[in-house]
Amino acid sequence: MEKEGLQIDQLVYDQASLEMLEKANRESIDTCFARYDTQKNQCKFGTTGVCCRICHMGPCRITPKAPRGICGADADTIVARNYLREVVSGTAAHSDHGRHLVLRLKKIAEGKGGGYEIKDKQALYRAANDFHIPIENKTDEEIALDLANLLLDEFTSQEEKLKTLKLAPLTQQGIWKTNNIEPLGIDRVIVEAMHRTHIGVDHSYRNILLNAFKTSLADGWGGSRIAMIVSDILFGTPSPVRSAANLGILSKDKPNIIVHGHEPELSEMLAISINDPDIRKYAKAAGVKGVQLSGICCTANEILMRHGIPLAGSFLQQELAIITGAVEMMIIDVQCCMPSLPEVAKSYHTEIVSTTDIAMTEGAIHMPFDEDNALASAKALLKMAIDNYKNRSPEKVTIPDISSPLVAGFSVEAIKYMLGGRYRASFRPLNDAIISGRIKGIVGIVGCTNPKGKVDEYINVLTRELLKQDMLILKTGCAAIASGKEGMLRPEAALEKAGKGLREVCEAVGIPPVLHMGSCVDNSRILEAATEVVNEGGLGDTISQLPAVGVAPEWMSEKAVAIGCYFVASGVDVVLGQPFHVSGSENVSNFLHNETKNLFGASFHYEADPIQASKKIIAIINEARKNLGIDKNIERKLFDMKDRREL
Ligand code: NFS
Ligand code: SF4
Repeated sequence: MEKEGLQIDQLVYDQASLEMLEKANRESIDTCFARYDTQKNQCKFGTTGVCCRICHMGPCRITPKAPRGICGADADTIVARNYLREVVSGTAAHSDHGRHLVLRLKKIAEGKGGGYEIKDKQALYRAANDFHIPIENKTDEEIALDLANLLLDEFTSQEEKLKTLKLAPLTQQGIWKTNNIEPLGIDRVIVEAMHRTHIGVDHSYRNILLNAFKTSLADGWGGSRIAMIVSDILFGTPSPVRSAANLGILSKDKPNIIVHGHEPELSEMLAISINDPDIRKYAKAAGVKGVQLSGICCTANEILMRHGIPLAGSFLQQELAIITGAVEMMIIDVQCCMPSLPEVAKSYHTEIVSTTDIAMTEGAIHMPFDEDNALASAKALLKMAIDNYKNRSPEKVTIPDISSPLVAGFSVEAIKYMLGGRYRASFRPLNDAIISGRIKGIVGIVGCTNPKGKVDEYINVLTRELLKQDMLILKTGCAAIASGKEGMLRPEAALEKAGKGLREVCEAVGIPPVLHMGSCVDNSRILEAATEVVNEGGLGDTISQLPAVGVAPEWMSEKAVAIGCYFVASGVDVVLGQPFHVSGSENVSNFLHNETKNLFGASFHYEADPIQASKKIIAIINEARKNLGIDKNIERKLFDMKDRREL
């Protein structure tokens, strides 16, 4: 039941979500927004991080009168341990996703691809080159096998540092070495962090937190980077593609299938199979004109980037999509899928299908996706959805007539190509635009949505402010979906919203002022872009010198904590719109928000208000520009001395 007195218009920013919440209210459907209201008196011990339930002498809660747990752990230790465990879980989630893809690459190389193939040979050769894998006189499969084995070693390596760290600028690698936070194999790092946080092991908050940054590097430069590299090889490196976002993309007269979750093996095969002649025939026999596939959450971003499949919505729209009454099937795999989905679906005809044995939900139909027979598995799901179309009750259907066109697909390769063309693909024009001040800085806005605030509001208000100030915005995840719904991912948005300098650059290059770079594992693309900018020259020699900031405005997941940490460890200041659960320890807070600046050249900042956040971001960027000596706008002469000399 929706709650009496819930002010619906204060819960969500976009009209489509608002309409669905009103419908939920009318139809007495329970949603996360109502449940947030029920849960609103959240436990202070939890929010400040001082609740420890790591051993069974406890749980212990730290107060001024009880400053130590039974074992003697103080607030610093407890808060730091809880924080590290969040980073561990986030790192594990991203990295397990990466592992599955590497295992698939290996199977393909061994001729057991199960319908998957090496789609992007250039991406394979790029990766081989990055990891010094010889390619002469080798078949693509042989190269892929060497690469897969090398990447699997990244998970299991016991004594060697991660090879993916070498993809970072040299000076960055030096910073990690100096701070002793270069991770060994990803699995080893995760196990070690769990060991450290067991009762009676690591009690130095500083040591524990340094380990959190080390663990996060195994995510951003390890598991997530690997996921991105292998996804590009298997499914293609994204390039600009048109599509649309928001619930209005759902079809009124075709079966709607929403894929929700994270791993692209599933969503990719669904995207391919909707065009299969067998499915067309099956749909026709059922009297429908094909099927409408769309996505929710980051798996949506994956197939948007590569196939232009539209975005039904972001994390907090998963229940709202079902409430349209027009969804025949929601297919879920791992991460960010709410256990409430089958409960919401009960009021409609929607089938919730879980597809992996590590992620089952009570009330869902469990049909494990068989990657070794992927096309058949995908088609079976689509056919089941088509069969379910006849159960749609027209009187229960309301699809908000709201969606916005967008352009997505900005991989680093695509950006390079757009900036320089096929023969001179490079980041030079971007660096020059930053140096001349036409672009003031680069801001990565990423992460989830969270019912603690009005959904999407912080993201959108901040984005608009920063565009006015000539900041080029890079986006991933649900933050990118929010911009898609707002119309900020259209090239025309540059004309309407960007400051003069940014507008000029966007018009010349033909890009939107907000670049959708993909899913949350694709935050590694933002690190890749930062590396390109450093290596291109003229803007310092570490990432921390760049006029660049990361923002997680409406984050909620442990993955977001890991992402924040690897950004900071990589030298990017991170502004949070939601605080960490660390305020119970002054030392821990101080370490995360201040001391890290001395170690990595970047730290965390918390700012509850988007306008204040924009001011903070501009200040950080202006300081970086000043340190680089590019704080004065360079007037562009039509023909300067450099041009003359070149002539
Ligand atoms: Ni990333 Fe958050 Fe989930 Fe994607 Fe959305 S909620 S941390 S943005 S879908 S992973
Ligand atoms: Fe309490 Fe220490 Fe056990 Fe934590 S580890 S629950 S602080 S006794």
